[in-house]
Amino acid sequence: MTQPNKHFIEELRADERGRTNVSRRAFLSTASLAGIGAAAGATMPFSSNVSGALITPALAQGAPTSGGAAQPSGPQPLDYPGKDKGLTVLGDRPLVAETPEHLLDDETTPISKFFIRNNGQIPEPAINPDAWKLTVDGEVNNRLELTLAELKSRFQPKTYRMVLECGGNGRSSYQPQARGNQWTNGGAGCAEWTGIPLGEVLHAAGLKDTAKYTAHYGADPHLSGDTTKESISRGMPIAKAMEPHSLIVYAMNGESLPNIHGGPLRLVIPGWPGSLSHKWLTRITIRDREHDGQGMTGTSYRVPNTPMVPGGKADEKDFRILESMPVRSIITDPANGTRLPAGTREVALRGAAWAGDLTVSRVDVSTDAGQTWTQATLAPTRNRYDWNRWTATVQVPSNGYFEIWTRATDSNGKMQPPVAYNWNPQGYGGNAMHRVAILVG
Ligand SMILES: Nc1nc2c(c(=O)[nH]1)N[C@H]1C(S)=C(S)[C@@H](COP(=O)(O)O)O[C@H]1N2
Ligand SMILES: [Mo]
Repeated sequence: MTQPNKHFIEELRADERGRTNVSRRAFLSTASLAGIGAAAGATMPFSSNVSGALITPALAQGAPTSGGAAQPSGPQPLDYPGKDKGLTVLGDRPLVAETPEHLLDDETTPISKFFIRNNGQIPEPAINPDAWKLTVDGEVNNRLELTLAELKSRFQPKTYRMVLECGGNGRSSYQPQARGNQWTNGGAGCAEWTGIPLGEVLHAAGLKDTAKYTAHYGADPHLSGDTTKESISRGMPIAKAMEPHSLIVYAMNGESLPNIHGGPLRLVIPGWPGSLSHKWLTRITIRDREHDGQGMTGTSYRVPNTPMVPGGKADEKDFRILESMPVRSIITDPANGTRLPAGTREVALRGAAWAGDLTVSRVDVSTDAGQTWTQATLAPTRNRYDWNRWTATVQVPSNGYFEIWTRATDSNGKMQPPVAYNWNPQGYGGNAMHRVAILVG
């Protein structure tokens, strides 16, 4: 496609700062939303919570701001060995960084562009990875203690390309702001994972009839340094653990699993929240009931059964554990804020789509805010839980400002909504249509 020459959003932001002399966030959340609330709020006290996702993508998110601006108001670039500087830091303690959609343009996400999500400290890299020990205990007949070397020699490895997605991906489009890292769509990536099916290891351990649920433990110290606390410890029903694609992984894109991604050993549990894909994995305990570790209780990784008023008080008894992630599509080219030469009338688009445990049945794109749609062409997946790369060509009738929207539909016929729906305190399930702004001329 035509080479973009400049991100116009930076200029727009600079103008906006000049006009209002307030930060972007303050401008959007105070001025715009208060205005909407005041106009419509007379009869509906919660109408000030109308979704912020309706704000034009040109202002709601954009290309990282380059240095030199008087006040850094945009996303901050990541500076971490081996990682692309285009990743966006969402938090530095613990370190969390997402991949802007346009950096997810590779068929297979390279390690350098793969998002990072930690809840605790990053452990020191293992000196002798083959000696790394994994214990499997609890409701099993034969407690196992295997080194990585033994794991590799006793079982047959599998390699699959699979999406790993943070449970909170898409959270930033909830209004009012939900608690947690403000992911756009970049808490996801699709890598080739090599490892041993967890089910085979559990089979070797001999599951007792009482085996119901897993509990995962790893070597990353709690942020506080308190050795009695887990950074995170989640688990899943045995049926999910026994799926052939649930892997104990030691290699990523053909390389030894990097320390930052949980090397030497991690779980990859595709389709479900990334928090199940335990990094620096040291122990799996089989339980006779649901796990109650760090990240299993309260409103963590849980969604309400009864839709709640945005910003309202949660009735935790009415919450269920989030399992399969919702359908999502992203435009990976052009990048949000791309400026195309005057006279451009055809724009080639590329993207990706995935749907948790389900498959993607179609992807559609629009350049007129959803008045008309064009169906995209889906590339085949390599295996279950792989993403579908997609392509489409759209027409733009003139020079000027356009928004490109994408929406995917899953194999159950559920389509991404125009706005983040089913607000919940920690913002799970936000899969609003992805939109990018382009300027022709
Ligand atoms: N030990 C451990 N495993 C972990 C986490 C963690 O903080 N500690 N974070 C989880 C979460 S919330 C996600 S989304 C994924 C992110 O994996 P990545 O950093 O390799 O992208 O790891 C999961 N596994
Ligand atoms: Mo996550």
